[in-house]
Amino acid sequence: MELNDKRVLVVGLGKSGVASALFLKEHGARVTVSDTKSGDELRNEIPVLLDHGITVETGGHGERTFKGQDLIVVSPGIPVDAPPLQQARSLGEPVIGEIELAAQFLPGPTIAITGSNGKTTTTTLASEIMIAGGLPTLVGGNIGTPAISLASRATPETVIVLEVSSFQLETIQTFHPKIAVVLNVTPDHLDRHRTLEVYVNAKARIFENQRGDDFAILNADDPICVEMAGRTKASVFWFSRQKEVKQGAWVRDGSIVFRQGEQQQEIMLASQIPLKGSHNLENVLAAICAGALMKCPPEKVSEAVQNFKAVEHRLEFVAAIRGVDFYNDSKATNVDATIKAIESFPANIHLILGGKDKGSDYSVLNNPLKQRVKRVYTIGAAAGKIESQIKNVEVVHAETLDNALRKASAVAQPGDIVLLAPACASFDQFKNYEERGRAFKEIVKALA
Ligand code: UMA
Repeated sequence: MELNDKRVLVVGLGKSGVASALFLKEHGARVTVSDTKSGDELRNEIPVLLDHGITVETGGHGERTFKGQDLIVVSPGIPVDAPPLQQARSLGEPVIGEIELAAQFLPGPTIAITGSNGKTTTTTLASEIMIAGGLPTLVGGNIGTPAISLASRATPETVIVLEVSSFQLETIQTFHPKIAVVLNVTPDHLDRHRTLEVYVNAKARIFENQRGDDFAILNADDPICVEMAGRTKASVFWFSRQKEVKQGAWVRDGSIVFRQGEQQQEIMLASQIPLKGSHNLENVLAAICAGALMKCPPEKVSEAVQNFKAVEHRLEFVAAIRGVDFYNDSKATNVDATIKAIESFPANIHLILGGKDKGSDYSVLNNPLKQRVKRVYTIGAAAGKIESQIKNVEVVHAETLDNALRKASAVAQPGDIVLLAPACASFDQFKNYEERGRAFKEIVKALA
């Protein structure tokens, strides 16, 4: 892609927008960025852009700003059907996402990992397996480091491990993972995608440019993943925690086995996995498949898994206070992730739910709540909706995280669990789920 002297508009001034704008400028483009936030709200981002000679529009997306551009690079948080983008398309201007821009400048093999849950853990573990296997590796994407910011360090030998979201996949064109992983698909982001079908179609675009010599790794226990297998030209590898698979990874008599064609390798014992929860077994199996397909030696794969520490904000153990264990799963931003978090503990859970609703149906939590949860504490904008949909459990309207934690720790008995797995986005009360998770940890420390 030739950028020199091209007029490029970057839409959105978050992490993706800032990284894209700086990259484009470095490659000779004439760059403008546009964001709906005010100049004051973007006071931390703007100076570095101005210093690089980038034009900045704040407080809205002006109609004229979108005219006469050679390329528009859109951040993942911006809906693909936003009116200014529709207008740009109608003028024949190409609109791509930050991942697509990155794809054009990342020369090495890409391992792309998507799914409704487990993406970050699997992406991090897969990258650690590659590193243990001796492969030069860079990691980024939805995990928090924009893919485009890896481009300056990537060589044709560098393995790029990317977490990719449905938002990012909606705006790809040529993005072509050597290995595409879909961990699971359950309803999420329906406030943006509207229907499950649109969401599944966005996820399935991960396969769009794959060829026969590429690999797709899919969850054999997930019905939507099974349906998706028909959508890739790549060779399909499965992982399962319940059954033997034709090609891929599963558990046989307590051992994790990987099979490719006639060859079968025992990688490690399932009991050696240091992470809690059956969902994490799935994440590990998927990452092991990726490692094996990249020819990482089995003992190195096993070593990387055994050394792996839970990623921050994913069922992260925070502290034990007077016999009560506190877990931060701020990344559980949808109901499926919350169910998985609940199922990681046998009983006696004090569960903090709520935040910004994403169009979810919280009644699906009723079964796990009944079986394992002592009390629910609701917080944030979604509290009312949650309270109207959940039953069979005592509910305390707590409003804020601080209040929820104080109320929970006041009544929790030794052996109980206090769990933040809110089933909602964070944006009503926090900047993002990381800030919410850090707030949880700080309050817990203060309680100790
Ligand atoms: N904005 C506009 N116009 C609009 C909408 C938004 O200008 O119509 C502006 C906002 O004012 C804001 C900027 O766009 O300044 C934000 O852009 P963004 O939401 O794309 O945020 P980034 O900071 O670029 O972060 C994005 C991902 N965010 C989303 O997909 C919402 C980050 O994933 C990702 O880590 C980062 O790129 C780097 O790749 C976060 C996320 O919540 C973690 N992802 C979702 C999830 O995991 O569930 C998909």
